[in-house]
Amino acid sequence: MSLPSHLPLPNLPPLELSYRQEDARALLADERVLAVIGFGGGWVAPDDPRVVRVALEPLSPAPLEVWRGRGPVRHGREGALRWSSDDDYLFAAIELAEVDGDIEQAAHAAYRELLAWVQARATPHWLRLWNYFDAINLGAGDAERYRRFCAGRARGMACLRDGSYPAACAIGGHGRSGRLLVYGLAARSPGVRIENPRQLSAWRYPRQYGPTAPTFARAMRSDAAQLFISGTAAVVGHASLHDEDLAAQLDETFANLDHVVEAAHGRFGEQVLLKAYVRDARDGAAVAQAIAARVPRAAGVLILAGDICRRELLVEIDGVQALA
Ligand code: 3EB
Repeated sequence: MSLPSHLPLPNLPPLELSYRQEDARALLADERVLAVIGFGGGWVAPDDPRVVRVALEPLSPAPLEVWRGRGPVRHGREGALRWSSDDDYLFAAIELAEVDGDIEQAAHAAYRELLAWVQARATPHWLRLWNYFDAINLGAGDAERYRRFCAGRARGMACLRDGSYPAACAIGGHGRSGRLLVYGLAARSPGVRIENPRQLSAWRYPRQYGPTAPTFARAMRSDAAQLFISGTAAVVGHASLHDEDLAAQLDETFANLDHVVEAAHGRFGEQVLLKAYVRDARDGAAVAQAIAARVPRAAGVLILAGDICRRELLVEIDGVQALA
């Protein structure tokens, strides 16, 4: 049944995000499921546009991440891009092979295609983007792959106004897939960008971090009072703090998470869904313990082996927080 066009659309319903120990095929049979995201190699990914495999190995028994909307969900493919939508939300993913290891060109192509396609839909408002590629810290100085990724991403995002970037994370895998995976969530109503008062906005980072500043917001609040929090690490102002000190980096990261959620008029911790990326897999247990102690009422925690974009950072945490 469609609504009369003179009536305003009802409010955006919250997206249901969860970590589930279930069979991917059974999850995909639900017509409300927008996306099923699996981690590492230990599962069989069904051939469905709604499924993505993130190459990072999980350090705890790996659930699948499931996004569920009001439904019913339609889905399809357009070249390298695949998508699903229930007209409230859009999931879109693109995976491109790097040509001759050129991550800048791959990022440019992926973003140009993804953004152009989503812009033309009824759900054009980006809330969150996820980026995964190999060897993020390979290369010296401005030749580092993360910096070159940032340059290509920024060019591919040129259609967005300066500073109007959604929340994001960019994480390096340890494999040699030769591929860039970008996927994201958009909605029919615009979110509100939230910056962290303890941190300089990433798109204003000074030159020392590379020729092109990273193009992401610290968090994005949706119209359904959900806060999509970007990858958060021990960065204060623009500087990385506590080199080589995992416990101190975790404290700083939690302080940043507290402040960014507070800036959105929420409280960090209650029913939050978290992901932690650890550079050294041997830190996985300590990070899991710290999260359990600091965020006892999390709705789910996933620990993944992944490299953070600055070499001195050992851990990064992101998540989705329900606001009051
Ligand atoms: C930082 O605060 C840590 O390039 O998309 C966090 C979240 C970081 C997203 C990105 C990078 C990105 O700068 C790194």
